Amino acid sequence: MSLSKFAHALSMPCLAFLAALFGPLVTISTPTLAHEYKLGTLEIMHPWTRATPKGAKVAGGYLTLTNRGAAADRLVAVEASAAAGKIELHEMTVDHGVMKMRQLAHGIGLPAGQTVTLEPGGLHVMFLDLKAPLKEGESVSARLIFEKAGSIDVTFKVEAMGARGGDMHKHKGH
Ligand SMILES: [Cu+2]
Repeated sequence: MSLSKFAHALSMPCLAFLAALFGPLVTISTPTLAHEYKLGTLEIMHPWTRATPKGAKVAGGYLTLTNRGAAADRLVAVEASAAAGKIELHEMTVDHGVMKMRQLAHGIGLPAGQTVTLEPGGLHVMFLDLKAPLKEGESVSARLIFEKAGSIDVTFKVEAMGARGGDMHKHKGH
């Protein structure tokens, strides 16, 4: 097998793993180790948030959810975070050129067999009433509550102010 064929045969998770391992060598951005969780047939990839400026009361939370099951599920709420007084699920949309956020009262649907990505500019977790500024390198714990799969405690890694996501996201090409 030629080297190029071998490279093409590497799966994306594998590439992401390599990128995480060799991040300091191949990227000028801050390397961030991806972390993931499993809850039943749900895969929860790399929850992360961003450092906040002094005095800021809100921060977005991002993660990727894949539903490997045969039935739809739903992220109904995020709670139990010591870092924030309140947590909501939001969607950012552009309405006539104006960015707007709206709360998703019914949560975020997770269709069977599909991946839903919460990312800057789109669906996101909203940490409100922050107790203190979020600092890069720290983490924020919170509990994700799903309609069918139940709940799980995860850690949102705090990345740099203005970060667009970890290496995982960059290597997926968005
Ligand atoms: Cu929001």
